[in-house]
Amino acid sequence: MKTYTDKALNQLLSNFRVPSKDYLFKPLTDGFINDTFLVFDGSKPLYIFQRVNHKVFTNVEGLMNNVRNAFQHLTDEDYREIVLVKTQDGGSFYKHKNGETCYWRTMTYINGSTAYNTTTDPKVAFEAGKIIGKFNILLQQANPDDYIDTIPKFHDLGYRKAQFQAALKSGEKTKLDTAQSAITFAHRVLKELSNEALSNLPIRICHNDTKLNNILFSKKTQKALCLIDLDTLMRGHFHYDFGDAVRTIVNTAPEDEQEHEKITFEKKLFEAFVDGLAANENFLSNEEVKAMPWGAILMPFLHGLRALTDYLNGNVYYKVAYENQNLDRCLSLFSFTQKALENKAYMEEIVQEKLS
Ligand code: GN1
Ligand code: MG
Repeated sequence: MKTYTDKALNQLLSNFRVPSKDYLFKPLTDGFINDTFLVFDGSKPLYIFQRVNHKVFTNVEGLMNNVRNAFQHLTDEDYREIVLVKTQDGGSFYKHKNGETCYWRTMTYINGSTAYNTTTDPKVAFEAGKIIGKFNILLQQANPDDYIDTIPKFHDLGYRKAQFQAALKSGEKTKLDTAQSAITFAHRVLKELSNEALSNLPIRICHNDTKLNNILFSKKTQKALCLIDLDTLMRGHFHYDFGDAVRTIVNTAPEDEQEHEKITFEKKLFEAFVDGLAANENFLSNEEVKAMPWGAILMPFLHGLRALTDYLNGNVYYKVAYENQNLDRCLSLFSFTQKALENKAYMEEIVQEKLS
């Protein structure tokens, strides 16, 4: 993440309709793409201030239109609203030209909220399921034609496979050697997954990055409040949101856990998560329910494959804290993919029982 002084950040923030003051800024370093700050007035957190990575999201204007459109629907007695703070001239983002053009946005911060990277608590898993269901229900009002694809083919396995194959061709020999077991696993699963045929899946406006730490919870009541990080909100299928949640909720270890014996598929958490989805009105078609176990295999695999590709390409996409972090992330995601494959029949039974 780039470093900024509080003075520079205050200057940038003054382009938004916030009371003019000397704010304090705390960087939030969990994301791999954008630069994010929590804005404080004294000790009170008030806003999220963020530089959108326009190398990853090349159409920031279209992205912000998506977010603005979606926020209109994302408010309900069971869903906490987040508000975009307007720029001085009424826009939803500020374009800063100083050498390189940067894009900034400001959102209200929900006081008393927290997020978890991992959990072992079925109540958290249940709440996560409930809010992801609510999110998808609220966005049934959205017209997909009003939304752009912020990253085209984001969860397209064929596209990710082609990127992986290109990285294999151009990758350095030492990296190819170090990643040998991951590469072998990728080839095997790609072959296995290419036999899956899904049909009649409705297009929805989905979140597309529903990992556990993109859900805000109330510190006081432990209830899930809302989803954050809507950059990848675009057309998609429900099993994407399902699979991304499963990979981060049902596994109690972090995404780049290096001790693979700690990577688990916790049935209790899986069931609690599905119960949370089912606590909403029925919103899924039979085809969507059928596709869910496949989503729980596809998503960890896709993320692992993307991390592996980035490792072979020399860490050009994700921010990394150390040289082999992408490979560690890949190996751990592949390890969970293997667990999900082993639990496919079990998942099919549970989703049928609870959701159809
Ligand atoms: C990236 O930066 P962050 O954490 O929001 C990635 C997601 C992955 C995630 C890995 C646009 O998201 O797809 O789930 O890293 N986002 C993009 O946890 O590539
Ligand atoms: Mg994200």
